[in-house]
Amino acid sequence: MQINKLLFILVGFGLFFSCKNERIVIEKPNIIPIPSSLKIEAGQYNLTANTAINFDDDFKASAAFLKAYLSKSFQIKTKKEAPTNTISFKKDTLLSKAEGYKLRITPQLISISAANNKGAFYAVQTLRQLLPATLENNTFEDEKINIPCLTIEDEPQYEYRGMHLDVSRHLFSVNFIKKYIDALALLKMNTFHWHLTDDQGWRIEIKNYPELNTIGAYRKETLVGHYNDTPHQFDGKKYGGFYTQDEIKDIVKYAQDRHITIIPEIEMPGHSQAVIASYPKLGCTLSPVEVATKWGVFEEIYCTREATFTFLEQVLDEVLELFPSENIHIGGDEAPKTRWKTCKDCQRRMKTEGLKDEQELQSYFIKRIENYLNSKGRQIIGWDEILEGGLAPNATVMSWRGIEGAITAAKAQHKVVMTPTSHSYFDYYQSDNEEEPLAIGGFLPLEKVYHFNPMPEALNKAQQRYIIGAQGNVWTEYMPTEAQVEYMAFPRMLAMSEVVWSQAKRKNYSDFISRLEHFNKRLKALDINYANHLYEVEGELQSKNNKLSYSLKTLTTNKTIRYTLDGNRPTLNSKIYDAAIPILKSTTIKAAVFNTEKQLGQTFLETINYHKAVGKKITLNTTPHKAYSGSGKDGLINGISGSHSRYGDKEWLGFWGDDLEITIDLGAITKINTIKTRFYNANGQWLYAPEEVIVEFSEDCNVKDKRQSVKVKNRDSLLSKFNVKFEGLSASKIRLTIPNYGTIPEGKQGAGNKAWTFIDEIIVK
Ligand code: TNX
Repeated sequence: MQINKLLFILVGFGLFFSCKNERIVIEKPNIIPIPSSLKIEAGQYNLTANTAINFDDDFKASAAFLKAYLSKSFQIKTKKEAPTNTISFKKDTLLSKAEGYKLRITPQLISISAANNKGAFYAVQTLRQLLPATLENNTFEDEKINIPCLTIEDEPQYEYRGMHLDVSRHLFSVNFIKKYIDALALLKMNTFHWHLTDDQGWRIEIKNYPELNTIGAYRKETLVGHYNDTPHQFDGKKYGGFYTQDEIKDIVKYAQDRHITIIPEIEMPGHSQAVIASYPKLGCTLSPVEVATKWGVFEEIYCTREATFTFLEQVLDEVLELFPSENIHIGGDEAPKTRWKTCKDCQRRMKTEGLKDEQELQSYFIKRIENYLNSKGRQIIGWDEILEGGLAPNATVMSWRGIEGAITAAKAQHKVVMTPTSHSYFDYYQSDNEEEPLAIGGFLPLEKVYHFNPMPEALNKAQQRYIIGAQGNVWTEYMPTEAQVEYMAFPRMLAMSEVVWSQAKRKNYSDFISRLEHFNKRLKALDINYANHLYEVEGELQSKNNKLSYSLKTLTTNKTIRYTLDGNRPTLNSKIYDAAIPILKSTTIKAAVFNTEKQLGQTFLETINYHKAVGKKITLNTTPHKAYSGSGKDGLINGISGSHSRYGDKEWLGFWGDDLEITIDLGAITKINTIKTRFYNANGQWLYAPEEVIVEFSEDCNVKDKRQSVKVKNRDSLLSKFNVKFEGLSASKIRLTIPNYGTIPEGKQGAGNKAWTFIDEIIVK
């Protein structure tokens, strides 16, 4: 290879520096989350065993963290003063945000300045990311590290940068919780929302109420497979456990050392069946129940008798002893009011307190708990249902059912943390490849997380101040192992870190992907079982001048896509993709990403069903919900059906509470034999198929029966079907009217909320 060519390649991959006789290549910085500003300068700093760390007293802790980190590979010295070859920590009170820092690397020294230890800690995390990944697992073997000279100035966009973890549905070891906290720290997150209690298990030791741990922490068995697979099957194995108070203290301290606040969540009044199993007197019926063995929403909720408040206050007293966090999460979500409606004591409570309905009773419940916590100097945070029936005066709202809760709360001058299902639910599928491990449903690919803007457009400047940040949620119904939690949380957590830390103008998805490709080495060294979807193929059907073609792409550079149209899996010998594939008939495309030696990612499959409506004109009376607008209305007649398991993929369109009217203009009078479509029925996520569809045809059609109502079939299955056949019908226009299921009734999942209609391809043959 010619030397010039070699140089060119080296420069393409990294930064090129020359230094006396050696030529050294240093990888370009791949920092996640991306800093506010980064200027590469000439030269490099050589970190060696002679490097010393020197620091102002305020920065002792961050300096110690760095020293411990580097000491795995070098015998670094700590000294108070050292003019050269040092990493020095200095105080700079002029930095505008408390968590900000400046990191400057010159050939002589690395200097970190920050207003306080927290900023310095974040500088250390950045510096860590400038060093080889082999330092993470102690496999670094060289004697020195060349770090490019640069200046980084950095500060976060949001004050609340969080990740949640549900340890009730599945329980994880203390070591794993620490590993999770470590990852948060590396990504400059500052809040760990620890979901400690739910129907399926109580996970925190409470000394005053031992049955919470002997009974409430264990379920007799667990649902196998997906909740939507009926009949339900169980594994017959006892499951459970809890964290002792000593373990919790240890974890809280561990998090504090990494500038992470742990917000414990103690759910009330709903999601409390494990408590009622332990102490039936806390439920309305007083009768025994068992710790839940399957997922979903349960009707056993705390009764509003005094005994409940006495219990909760005593439980919270112990919780407060363990968790210094100012905010305590009290849940508040998904509390069906069925029991309260027929409970004498709850009804009496409503009368004596002058409450008009059960929503107001829930609000009374939450306000009482808020009062109690406020009296102890703490604040409450709750899921957005706490808005119903009147918001507790000082509460922070966690907006999860979309962003409407956030808007209402911010307008009422309450703080808000954004965690909408559409962008923050890391229990949803991240790839539409059917080989993915079982997940709850939905579809939240990395790119969608990355593009999340936590700031609702509907807010003015003054109201925007109340949006304090965002968080990714990891609900673990379908994550029985620590490896599976990692698979679902990474790399989406990395995208979320950039959402909450980085400036919008600094964000760029393809740049993020190229940084992620490098960062994966670090995750691997940290033994994190991240999901790698970097080497997947993405496809898109395009229509230009009435001609259809299908284009393929992949995220990373320097790779080849190979494909087949004959149904076989692509191999190293298959055709290389270099231009959009013309689509003239029904087609099956299989494709994969290859380097010169092998296939890298999973095999992509797309089936295009070239029916009579493909590429024709479609109009809707309303637009799909912003979070589920897929490939838009044209996606309903693009020949591609939605996935069986991911209603959020781009072929499904979601409408929240709206009745739908869809008109397809076939452009000419056309013979129509059948019309089919499907509706998604994930009731746990409030997706309900409509009961009927009204089909109408244009005036110019040849049948008398221009309007008919057709019942939707299989309404108990995940995919409900609308399917209608015609004899001798020709028409130019078809209209489908699809009434929304309406408000979800009591006794069903999501009761009281508006139902979603999810529809995919409308197949006309
Ligand atoms: C809704 S988000 C829940 C959880 C489930 C989750 C599954 C929220 C406040 N409640 O109980 O685990 O959906 O995605």
